[in-house]
Amino acid sequence: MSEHDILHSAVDPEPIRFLDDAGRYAPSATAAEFAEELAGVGVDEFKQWYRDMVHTRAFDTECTHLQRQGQLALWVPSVGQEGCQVGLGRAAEPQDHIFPAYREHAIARIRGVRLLDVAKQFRGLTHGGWDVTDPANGNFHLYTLVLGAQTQHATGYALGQLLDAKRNAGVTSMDAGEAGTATGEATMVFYGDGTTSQGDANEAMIFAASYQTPEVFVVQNNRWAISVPVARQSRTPLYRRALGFGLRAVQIDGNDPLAAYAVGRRFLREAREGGGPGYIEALTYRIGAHTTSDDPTRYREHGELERWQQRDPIARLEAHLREQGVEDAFFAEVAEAAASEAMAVRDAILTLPVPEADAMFEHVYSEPHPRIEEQREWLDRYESSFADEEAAR
Ligand SMILES: Cc1ncc(C[n+]2csc(CCOP(=O)(O)OP(=O)(O)O)c2C)c(N)n1
Ligand SMILES: [Mg+2]
Repeated sequence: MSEHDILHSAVDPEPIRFLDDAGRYAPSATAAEFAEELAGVGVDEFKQWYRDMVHTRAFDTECTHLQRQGQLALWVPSVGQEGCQVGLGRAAEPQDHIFPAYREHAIARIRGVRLLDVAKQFRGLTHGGWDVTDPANGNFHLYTLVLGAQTQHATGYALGQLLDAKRNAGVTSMDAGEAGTATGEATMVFYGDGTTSQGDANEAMIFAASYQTPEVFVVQNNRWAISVPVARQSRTPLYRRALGFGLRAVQIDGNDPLAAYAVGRRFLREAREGGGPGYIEALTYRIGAHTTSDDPTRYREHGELERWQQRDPIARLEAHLREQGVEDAFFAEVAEAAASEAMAVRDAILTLPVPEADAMFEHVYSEPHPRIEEQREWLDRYESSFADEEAAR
């Protein structure tokens, strides 16, 4: 039985898409009900989304180079996944909160997080990377490497949004199953196909469904959890699991930014208006390695990669723009601007000061803690042991 046979039965509708693999406007039957979300979106917006994708990819490629040259400890590429990220990132309103996993670089950039701050974390210069409370960072929360932990953070945050709205409306109860409280803001959380197997992610959906949180779950199904294919993690399409939790859930072509935008826009708006949580499974592909520590040639076939490279989200949107009369000069200008932004990150990161080793103990607890003090003293002793050695020479 092939992976496709395991994952898809005859009852599954076609994933929602507006662009075909070659970038021609050819909506699927399933896209019809979301088409109105694109009514106000024209060539200027598509150009912006194209720019978002190309800039992110240039940055991403530069970070891989930096890692290979020993300047970053690790890098997590997002190549191939820019389509759904940009569509969903652009679908969110400024007041919405976004909880990422660790490869949502395009969304970080759209929300205003400096790319240098994203790269800085992978150079080991900071635990977090950016100040979430600073409005300049667009309510984009910290990268979370503990798989699924962000689903709990997101559902907790969305519960808070709901509770605030209820309190403002004079409602004091927080009964499960009560829908219909407009919050005016929503939460969107991102995770991967492998992470759907984590208890955290499943518990988050139960709470979201029970309390009708203003939340959108986004699973970027990039077909792999490091070396484990999605077919081993689930014998049913992932969005169908979400239906079982009582969430409205759909499957989209994750390499089509138009589909991601339209569905994201609808689900986020409904969440803000009191319609409860939604779930989007974005079918995409991890073109690169899992991280720079991984070698995918050991576990996946080249033909699979090639098939997905032909559905590259950047090439598809470029074709769509060309169909609308956008000319070479635009694409050349974007390529140049993207390269120069990536180069600026490279130049800046090499000059960033290394923090004092002691700084790693800050913010572990809000108050002094004996275990932390013990570790701090150990580090002091360890570091001064080198000073003694120096003096003895
Ligand atoms: C709780 C936990 N278990 C295991 C890991 C090790 N790990 C890091 S990434 C990963 C695979 C995640 O796959 P997926 O959810 O599909 O996301 P992707 O990396 O493909 O975007 C694993 C097992 C981890 N970081 N956290
Ligand atoms: Mg994955």
